[in-house]
Amino acid sequence: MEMTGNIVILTGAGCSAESGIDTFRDGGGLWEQHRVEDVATPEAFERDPALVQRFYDMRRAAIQTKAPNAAHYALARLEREWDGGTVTLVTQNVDDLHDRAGSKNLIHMHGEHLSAWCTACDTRMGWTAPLIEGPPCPSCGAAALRPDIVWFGEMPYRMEEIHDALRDCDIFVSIGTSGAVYPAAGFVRLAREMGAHCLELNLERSQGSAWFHETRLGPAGDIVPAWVE
Ligand code: BV8
Repeated sequence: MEMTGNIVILTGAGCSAESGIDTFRDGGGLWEQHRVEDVATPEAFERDPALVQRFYDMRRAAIQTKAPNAAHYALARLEREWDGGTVTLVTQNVDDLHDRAGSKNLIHMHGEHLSAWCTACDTRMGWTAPLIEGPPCPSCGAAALRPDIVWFGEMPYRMEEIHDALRDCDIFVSIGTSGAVYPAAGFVRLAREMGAHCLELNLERSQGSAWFHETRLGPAGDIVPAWVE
């Protein structure tokens, strides 16, 4: 990659697809006949906590059997080797594959499967086990642990840092996202207004493709390492 400047990368479920983690639009975005958008909400958790806990227990267990793919490793290498400026990786993904591939300057804007949040004492902690049995919070003892996931209608994490990075970015790269979910889907417009070069790496054209200067199509495991080179 011959350019120079600060890089902001946004990844979505397509970046983890080749690691065997289903994207949201695979299988029509359904889980046990429920639309994901209907399960990943505070209202669903209020109405049927067991259903929502089961949904996340299943996915939290599944990601622990998966491994990062060549796209994750290429992005971690870019962060280590890039001397043209900063590299900020913003992920919509709630798996830990970027972490395990070695990315450090990483923002999980939609939370993480391997984290639990106690709504009684407002503590977040690493968590790998199921939550369905209502385990007590290790800090306060209350049975008030929920997935540390940003649900629809909830504010994504670290938005201030993300906006700061977008304001200073010279190159914005979107990888493996359908551009269906906001505010993430709007980042390319912000970057473009700031004069950044906007590149999309995706399996197919997305809802945001028109906002990019360039779109390269193909599996992330192939086109991300090729771009990093
Ligand atoms: C908020 C955690 C406000 C959950 C997630 C109407 C219009 C516009 C917006 C809205 C609206 N109604 C409501 C909203 C807001 C809403 C929203 O955008 N809804 C959408 C559905 C319209 N957004 C929110 O609610 C956000 N919060 O707005 O808060 C607020 C303000 C003040 C105070 C309080 C609150 C919160 C959104 C976060 C929701 N949580 N994740 C969980 O994981 O269970 S979002 C979830 O869906 C994922 O994290 C991800 O972000 C998103 C799915 O998107 P993708 O990652 O793009 O995955 P997808 O399957 O869609 O696409 C995969 C892509 O990869 C495809 O393009 C495919 O071609 C490609 N691909 C596949 N294989 C490969 C590949 N590419 C490369 N290689 C491959 N091998």
